[in-house]
Amino acid sequence: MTERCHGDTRPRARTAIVLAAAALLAATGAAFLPSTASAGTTLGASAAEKGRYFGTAVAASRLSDNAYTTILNREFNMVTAENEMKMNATEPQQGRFSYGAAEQIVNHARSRGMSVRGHTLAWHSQQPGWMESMSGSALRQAMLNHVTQVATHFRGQVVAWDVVNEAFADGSSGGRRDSNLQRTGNDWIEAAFRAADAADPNAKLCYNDYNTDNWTHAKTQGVYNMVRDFKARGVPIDCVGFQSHFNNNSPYVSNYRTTLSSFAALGVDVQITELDIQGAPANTYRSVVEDCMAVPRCNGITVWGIRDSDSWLASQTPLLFNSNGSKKAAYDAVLAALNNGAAVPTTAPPTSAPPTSAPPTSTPPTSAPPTSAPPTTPPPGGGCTATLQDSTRWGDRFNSQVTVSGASNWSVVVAVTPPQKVSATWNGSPTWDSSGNVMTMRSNGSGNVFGFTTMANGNWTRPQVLSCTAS
Ligand code: G2I
Repeated sequence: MTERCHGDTRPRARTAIVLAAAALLAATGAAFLPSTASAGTTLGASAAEKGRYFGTAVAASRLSDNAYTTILNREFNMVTAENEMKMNATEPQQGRFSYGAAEQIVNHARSRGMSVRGHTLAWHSQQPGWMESMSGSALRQAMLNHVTQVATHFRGQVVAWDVVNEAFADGSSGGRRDSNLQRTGNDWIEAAFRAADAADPNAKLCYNDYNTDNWTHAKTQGVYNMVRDFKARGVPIDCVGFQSHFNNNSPYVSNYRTTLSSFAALGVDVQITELDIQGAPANTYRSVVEDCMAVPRCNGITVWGIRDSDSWLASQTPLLFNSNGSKKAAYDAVLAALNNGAAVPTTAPPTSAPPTSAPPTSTPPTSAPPTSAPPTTPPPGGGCTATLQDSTRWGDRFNSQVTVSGASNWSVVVAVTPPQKVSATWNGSPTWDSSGNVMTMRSNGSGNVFGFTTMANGNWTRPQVLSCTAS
């Protein structure tokens, strides 16, 4: 069998692109992961320190709610549009595309150093009325055109697409769900992936579904077999999203880690894409995060909303923040699990499958010891000093940490060298100049150490601190 390693044949794996902190390009499958306890104080920061991301679903209509955006901007470094990129939102009339609400979310995220996951290009649900009534080759053509148009529109702005959502049936069949799209022919999914690949060769292309968490379920096995077949035949798939809506009817199960690692062993990244848990039990949230952290290719977790009041299942209070915006016990459990978890490996992927068990804790990190740059000189009249230190480095990107002294309300200007791009930040509020190369980071109450991830794009020059100003 000629196993076509997708990553070796497509430009997306070679081109360093602006990715989530989490590094959707994360190297995978090293024999051991470094265990490096860290002390991040926000979900995004803690995940980014481990080479992963922590995201949330965002509704455009809530971006005018200050309490909402305060938490969003502080805690998360990946965003999924909850409804605004769905087919009915982006192509309400055939051939007439509408991107306003989606762009609001994309702009909010990207201007603050967060990445965007696109959800979703093709789905049996939330189709515009004109598409619902179509069938056969006209529908197939309309679907492919939709995928092409939307993926092209957001090219370079979306790090990963849920190309196809929820195409498998519930129950014991393990087969495809019946839908108008399925009736256009069993190859509709791979056709959608190929169209997305052509439109945006640098985005990661994912299959996303629910009730695929339990390794023994027929639906999980059905999706697994499809992904294995796609990899074997060179269909361009990079990742599998596990929605992970856990509730009493579909509870978290301890073989979840086996599910994640088994899919990863097929040569795809895995992500938890819509996490919420009925009642938000801290222990279950902790287990979910620990399972992800134990799998090298599990490079990101997204919760499906910020506060309980933002949830599609508000009455189940399934999220990490209560309706008044305070952190719940589950939040603390998640943060601790991120801080105690392993970083994604910094080594190149081996050809063998990654381990399914947790790594030993004694392996040292593979990154070079941090070195630091000379601190900035305080300006006359009293300012502050900012010292930049290198931290973890991966094949495509690196983290830097800046320690500020002399002020608690500070503003530090940092420049990266093009074509470098900052893909994530933590413990500060960033703004950018028009070139996107100069970042002004302001204190946001998270202390005096902030960090950021730089996509090297081939250039490994250390970012420079240009100034530190006390305000
Ligand atoms: O159903 C939960 C999720 C399952 N996986 C795919 C996700 O895309 C899905 O998200 C939910 C949104 O959270 C809901 O907000 O998808 C639903 C259906 O698209 C969304 O509900 C819709 C309602 O059906 C509409 O009536 C409403 O206008 O939300 C819209 C905006 O509030």
